[in-house]
Amino acid sequence: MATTDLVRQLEALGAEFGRAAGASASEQEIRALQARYLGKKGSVSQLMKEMGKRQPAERRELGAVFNRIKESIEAEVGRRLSELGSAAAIADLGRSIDVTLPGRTVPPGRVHLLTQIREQAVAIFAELGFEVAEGPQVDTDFHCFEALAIPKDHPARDMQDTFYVSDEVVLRPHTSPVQIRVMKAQKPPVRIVAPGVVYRRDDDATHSPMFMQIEGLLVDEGVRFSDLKGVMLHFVRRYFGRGLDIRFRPSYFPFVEPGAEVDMQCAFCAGPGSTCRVCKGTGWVEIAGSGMVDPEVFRQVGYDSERYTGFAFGMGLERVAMLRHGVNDIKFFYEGDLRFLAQF
Ligand code: FA5
Repeated sequence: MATTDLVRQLEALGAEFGRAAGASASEQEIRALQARYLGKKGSVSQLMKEMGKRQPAERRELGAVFNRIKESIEAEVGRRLSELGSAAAIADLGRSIDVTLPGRTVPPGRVHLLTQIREQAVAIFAELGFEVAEGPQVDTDFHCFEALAIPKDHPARDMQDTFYVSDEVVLRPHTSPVQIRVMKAQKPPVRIVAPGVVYRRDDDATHSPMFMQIEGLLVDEGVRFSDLKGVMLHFVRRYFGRGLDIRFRPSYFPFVEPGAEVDMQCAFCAGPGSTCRVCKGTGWVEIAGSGMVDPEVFRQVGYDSERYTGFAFGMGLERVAMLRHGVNDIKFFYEGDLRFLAQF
């Protein structure tokens, strides 16, 4: 093909593109059109393949024409796109809104049951003067075990052994490390509760690998076991709103002496001898571990154990929530099923 023919054809394609672009009605159409001309197999690109067969002088001339046509096509694309954009904006402005249409309702969210329970528990302890303290969920072996008189080879580790991040860093298996952090940071008197998430290698209907505890710690001169009993009884009566009783069952936690599990009367049945599945017919359900702070713990944090005494407890929040609301599997709290959550 003669060079002049080639130039004529290129010019014709440029003009043809201009007309087609003017008639295109959307960005998508323009882009498709652009590809039909300038794309790899586009008509302009195909013609340009001819360039390779020419002498250098002709090639320069053709190159300049090619660039001009390409630029004019691209400019046309830009122009048409902005034209379409303004047309859309004007159309949008002209749109009338029917204010009488009913609105789309957004279903109201609600506070998760466990958050409600945590807030209620904190409020009840606040009535007795307890303040809220916090600690990290990923904590050191020292705070979670060593400082609580549970050295590395202690059998009590088996009950609470957890997920290790490294030899010295763990996901806390209980909220008791917050006791250590608080006592190291402040002098007695101390009166705190520490609600939060903890982790263990547990998994069944009443045990979850991640669950919530609320720790309590009261240290002062003359604190006695009867104070612990009074505080736990107050919590149970306020939280369950009726005259349920509690009992202390001797138990072993290395960081308290004496130590006890706190049981509350089963909220579901008439008491011992029943066929209740919640308390397994005993009439009592365990809700917390507790005891008088061991002098060894006071030594670790630099408190004078001759002058001060204290009590501590760690209560499972899912457990009390299960008892109060008749939930028979701990997993319901974590599945995010709205049929369950919307009930509370
Ligand atoms: C402790 O965790 C002690 N730190 C409690 C403590 C604090 C004792 C202060 C003395 C002084 P225990 O392992 O028993 O103790 O757990 C306390 C409560 O957490 C249990 O009574 C139970 O209500 C709850 N709990 C324990 N494991 C799980 C689990 N896997 N899922 C749900 N709740 C649990």
